[in-house]
Amino acid sequence: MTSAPSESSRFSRVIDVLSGASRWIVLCHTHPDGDALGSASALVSAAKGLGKSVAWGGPDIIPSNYMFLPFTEEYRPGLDLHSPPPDAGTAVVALDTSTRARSVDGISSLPPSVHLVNLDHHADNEMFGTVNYIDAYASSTGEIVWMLIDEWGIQLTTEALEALYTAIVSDCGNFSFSCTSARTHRVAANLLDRGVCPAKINDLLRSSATPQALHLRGIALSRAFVSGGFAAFTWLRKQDFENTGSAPSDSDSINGELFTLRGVSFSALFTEDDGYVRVSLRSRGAVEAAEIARSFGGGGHRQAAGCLLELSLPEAVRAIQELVEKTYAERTSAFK
Ligand SMILES: [Mn+2]
Repeated sequence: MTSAPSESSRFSRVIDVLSGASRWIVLCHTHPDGDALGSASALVSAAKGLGKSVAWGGPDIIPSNYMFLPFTEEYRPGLDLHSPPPDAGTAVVALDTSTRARSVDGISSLPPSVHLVNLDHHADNEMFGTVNYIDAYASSTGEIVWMLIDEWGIQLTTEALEALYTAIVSDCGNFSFSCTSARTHRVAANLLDRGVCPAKINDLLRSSATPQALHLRGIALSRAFVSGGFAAFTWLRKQDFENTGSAPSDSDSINGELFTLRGVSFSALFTEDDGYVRVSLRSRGAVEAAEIARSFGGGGHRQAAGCLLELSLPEAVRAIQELVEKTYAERTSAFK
């Protein structure tokens, strides 16, 4: 685990830029998750509280279970920074987004007068902002946004604080993943002190599945198999989504469920799309999700990463399976 940045005035540059801008454009990454959406929603609330003009959006739509977050009705899917380009005096804020490829069109060609603030917790962040604040020690971008809000002294509404809590619990698996630190708990305690009710958020997040999502999960779980005694794999065909009437985001929790299998320290979900297979990887042992993803041109966190393979579904499964087993054999024999 890396160490936390120094505690004093960590955010002075970010605060200078954001307070100097009259308009903020807050961006989420492709296939936005609870962390990106919760962080962005809270920042949009902060902007409104400060009297800023604000817009927010991202390449994709918001999954329905996050529609309870503040100002989702203003979120713009497919937001484009080309036409028209942002005016001088605008600050663009990219949240939870490690690469420009995961952001909106036009992110790479902003006018020089426009600041791009890059707030993230991915260790492999490309540092594409004019201001970058990357803290790989943070459990989530939500944890970073809370520290920013706290240092700035902005008072958030209870709904905005709930959005930050949503961001944090989404990325740290309800305080169970290894990214969870004492600081993560302290930030959450601050949110509870200010009125956030964990049971309410848990109900909103965990009890919002549709029958379609449940059926999709059933299909994926019924196919799960364990390879080499430590790696669990499963897959979904494009047709499975069509047959069940489920959305891409309905497959989000499947990977985590593979860890309920005894002895499993690596998991992979293969999702077929047009001409490629999306591979979502999780790990908590000798083989790291990120190293496998990187070998195939992908990236992400150490223990949660992904890549796209231009292969058939069986070929993609075989390619990942071979590398994971080979890496595991090398790693475990090196430990002896
Ligand atoms: Mn995140």
